[in-house]
Amino acid sequence: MTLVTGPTDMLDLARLVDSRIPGRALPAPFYTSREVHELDVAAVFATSWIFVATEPEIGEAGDYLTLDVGPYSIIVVRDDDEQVRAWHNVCRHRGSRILTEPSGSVGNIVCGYHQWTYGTDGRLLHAGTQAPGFDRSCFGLKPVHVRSVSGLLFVSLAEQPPADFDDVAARITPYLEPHRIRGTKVAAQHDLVEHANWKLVMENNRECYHCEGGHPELTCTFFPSYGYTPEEMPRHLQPAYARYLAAEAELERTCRERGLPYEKIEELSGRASAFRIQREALDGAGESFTRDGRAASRRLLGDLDVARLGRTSMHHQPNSWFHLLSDHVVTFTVLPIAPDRALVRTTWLVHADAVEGVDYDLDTLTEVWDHTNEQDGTLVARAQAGVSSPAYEPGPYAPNESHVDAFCDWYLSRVREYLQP
Ligand code: 3BY
Ligand code: FES
Ligand code: FE
Repeated sequence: MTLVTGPTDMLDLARLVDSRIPGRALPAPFYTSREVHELDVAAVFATSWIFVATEPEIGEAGDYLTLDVGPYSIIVVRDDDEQVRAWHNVCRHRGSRILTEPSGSVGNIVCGYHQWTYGTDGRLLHAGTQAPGFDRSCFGLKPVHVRSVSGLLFVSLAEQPPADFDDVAARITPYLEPHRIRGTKVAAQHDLVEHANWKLVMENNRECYHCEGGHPELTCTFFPSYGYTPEEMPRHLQPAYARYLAAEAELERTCRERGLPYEKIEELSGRASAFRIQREALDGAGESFTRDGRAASRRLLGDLDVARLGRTSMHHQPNSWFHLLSDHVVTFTVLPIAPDRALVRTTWLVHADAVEGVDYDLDTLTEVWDHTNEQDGTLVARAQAGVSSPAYEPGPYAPNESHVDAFCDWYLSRVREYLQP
């Protein structure tokens, strides 16, 4: 036990992993130690499929975005053939970071140091004067695996990415397609640097135990009965639960009539690519994440002909969650910055033809999740402060925190696999 509470430079990572008591929160070094932060990047972020962006963010040939994942920097770019490609943002000359802006548009990818010039397809096109025998074809940008699932872009830094993501893609596609993400545009994208370990951010997302007290705007539409089984439902949530059941019955009919999938698929651990997806009813008007539940955008997505479709919600391990509504899609990705810092990027997508100020009001569209993110940021910063105290001892998860437990189980199994392949 001394090893897991002692100075982090003495950490025995395998013993630390084994020291976690099932059904309880993680021991402190998982949230505070620099070694664990580096382990997380190597064992989790560099071995999994990670959601990074959406296709509309790089809509035209030459559009790119860059993203830091620990020490990695990745370029995601739409090439001249309109294919999405991903490259390590590391020059093949002397290693300089090449693109330095978070996003933009390029003809070619040019290193600012000595102007080595790469095509968007990664080929080295120009390298000034070189010694005889220099073979440009040996110095293309190093590729990163990337794939689009109905317009959601996932990358994998692994040489051999987890093969079971094929199964995830096949099973989530029927839920995503009706919202036609490729036919949307970015209405807003807000970055928040939260003062907490990325796992505290994810654990916080995977439960709604804190929603009632913590999220007045979100719970206008998000049923706080989330996560409870009918038997465990607290008495004071029974009226909301009754509304939920009635709204669910109606939603099921609406989906059946239109052939829209809504059943829950939940495989949050026990596999490399783990996920959960389900369409669920919203409270109020039941259409969108607004204060009264009415659609925030008048232009519905894809060919959807009804606004009252609740939310198709997806969790993907390790770092993302999504809500697809009739009128917009909101995506969330969490990236580790330091042991006690994480980036939370929220992106709102509306129909590509929706006109701001006419079809949607930007504040109405974004305010619920802006408030919710801000509130969650405060909660997880407090959690980070608390787990940093020597008095912290991991406490037990309540029954409605089962998805938090599943997240920790998944995380620990990825780390175990990395430490003892
Ligand atoms: O997945 C989500 O976005 C929700 C919001 C609140 C808690 N969490 C389950
Ligand atoms: Fe990129 Fe020299 S390091 S051109
Ligand atoms: Fe929250």
